[in-house]
Amino acid sequence: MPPAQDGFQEEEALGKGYDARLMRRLLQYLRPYKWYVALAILILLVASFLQVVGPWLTLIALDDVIPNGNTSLLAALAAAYIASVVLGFFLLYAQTVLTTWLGQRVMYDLRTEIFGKLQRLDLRFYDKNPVGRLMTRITSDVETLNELFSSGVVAVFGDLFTLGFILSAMLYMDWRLALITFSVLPFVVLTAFLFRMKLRNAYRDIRVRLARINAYLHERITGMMVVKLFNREEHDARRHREINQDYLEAHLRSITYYALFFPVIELFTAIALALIIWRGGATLLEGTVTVGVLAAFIQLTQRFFRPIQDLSEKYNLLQSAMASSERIFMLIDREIEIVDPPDPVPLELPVRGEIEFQNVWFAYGKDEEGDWDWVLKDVSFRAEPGQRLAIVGHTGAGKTTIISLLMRFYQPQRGRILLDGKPIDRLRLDELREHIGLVLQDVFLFSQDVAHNIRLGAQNITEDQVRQAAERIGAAPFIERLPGGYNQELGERGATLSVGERQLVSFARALAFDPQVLVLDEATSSVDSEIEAQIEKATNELMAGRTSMVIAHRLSTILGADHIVVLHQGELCEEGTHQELLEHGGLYARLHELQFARTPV
Ligand code: DGT
Ligand code: MG
Repeated sequence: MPPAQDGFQEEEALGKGYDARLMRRLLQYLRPYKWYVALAILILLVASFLQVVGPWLTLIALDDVIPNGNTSLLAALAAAYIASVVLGFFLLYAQTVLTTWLGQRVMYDLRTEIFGKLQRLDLRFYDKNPVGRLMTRITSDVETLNELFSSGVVAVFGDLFTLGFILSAMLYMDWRLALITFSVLPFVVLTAFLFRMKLRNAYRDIRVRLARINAYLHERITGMMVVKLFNREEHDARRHREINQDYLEAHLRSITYYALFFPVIELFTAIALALIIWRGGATLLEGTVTVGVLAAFIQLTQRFFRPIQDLSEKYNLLQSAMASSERIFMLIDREIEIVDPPDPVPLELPVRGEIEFQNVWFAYGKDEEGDWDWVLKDVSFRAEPGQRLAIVGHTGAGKTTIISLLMRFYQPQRGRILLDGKPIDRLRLDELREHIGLVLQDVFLFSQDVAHNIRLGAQNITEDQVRQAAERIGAAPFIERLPGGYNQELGERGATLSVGERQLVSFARALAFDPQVLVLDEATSSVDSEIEAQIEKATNELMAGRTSMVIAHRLSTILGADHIVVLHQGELCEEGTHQELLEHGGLYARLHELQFARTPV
């Protein structure tokens, strides 16, 4: 797959023009609300028609009613004029509410769809797409579509209707005067075209620069401690000023175009009016045009250019919406590699917890020559039901990768992985993951309360079970010391707890879910000896009575293992019990010597 497709690439597509295929797909989102759309269009039709009612009433008043001296009818006409304006006001109100409502509904649906997709996407996708960029893209692209739906799609009809009505009224009243008005049209169209082009480039610059600022901000905020530690504030501030300045300039440029465009259109309107008064006045004197027609024309001309101006603005909106929707659809359409099999085999309950890796080869990606960059090479091992299996090896050996494959976060290129004798890619994903509990090296806690972090919203885990799990793990004492106890809100990522405490919470979480197979990626960070002892006890508690697979960094865990496999650069090089491996005198013996032998136990 080429990298441009792999990454959620954004900026290239921005210059895109109108694309009927994308538009059709976008309009699909309006389908559930089609009656509301129809109503909005109907309202616009009436509102557009009202645009010519006023001039028409003027015409009748001046040409028919006043010459005949019919004062009562004149009053009725005046009342009708006011009524048309008032009705226009209510229609505008109704239309604004309706279209904004529509826009918001569509956004709601889109956000739901995108989040659903994000949850199903392979983890591989997230390896390649930085969070900051993903966030900006999703929020700003959705926002662009919001504008399209709430002020674009439907309103375009309004502008077109208005133009149509005014054009027909003009031609009907007097085609020669109509032609005079149209004579400035080429200039207006040209201006609108130039405006659109300039603005498009300015918008592209704005978006590219905004993405850059956001990416920069995201990184600097996350890495604030490093920035401070190495006194990079001055340097980073300078860099920020630069990109901030770029962003400012792009905005200022777009403002210039706007500031010019509207007055220029006004100018053309004035020229058209002057022409009408000049030529129309002359024909009036010749007697070929009535006062009423001239007065109506002056009003119509004033209303004629506004929809053109609106349309050219909306064209820009349409263009950025095209680019945004393309990126959103790209995300929605992304193929997901790891899905439920079409004909899943059920696990036999209760799950025994037998795990087997058969000649598994796995690579995260390819190297420059296009060959797989193997992280695991022909790995085979087996954990019997109830056994404690330890995996040891240097950093980068591929230990965590083994776990990721077992959980089916990734798909191995070759070989099979079996749970209770069933290939895991034949099982339903939720069934597989339900029976395997995983405690990660880096604990992830959510910014919610402690109890929620243990239960993660699972309905079948009661308040009592949460407490029991915490007690058995030995997390209860410190949780109860928290001001809010189990209801204590944790900071973002559990920042208010220490590393050891966070680990205990994640242990309690795994225990509460009570899986048949437990997978533990032991943290490498050291904690004080008191917490260390607690974690050792908690580890034993967790592993009791189930098959467990532990990536062991702690000697006590290794010593407690029934079977140890040693991984070296993606290959399984030794296996056996602690005693056997020591006697063998290979890599394990060396690792043991390096890591543990000299540290007092
Ligand atoms: P540790 O946790 O430091 O003891 O190391 P292990 O044994 O858990 O290593 P592991 O499985 O995280 O990484 C094995 C190799 O795979 C290492 O060279 C880094 C690479 N690797 C790990 N995760 C990813 C990933 O998401 N994408 C890519 N492209 N490579 C990865
Ligand atoms: Mg690891």
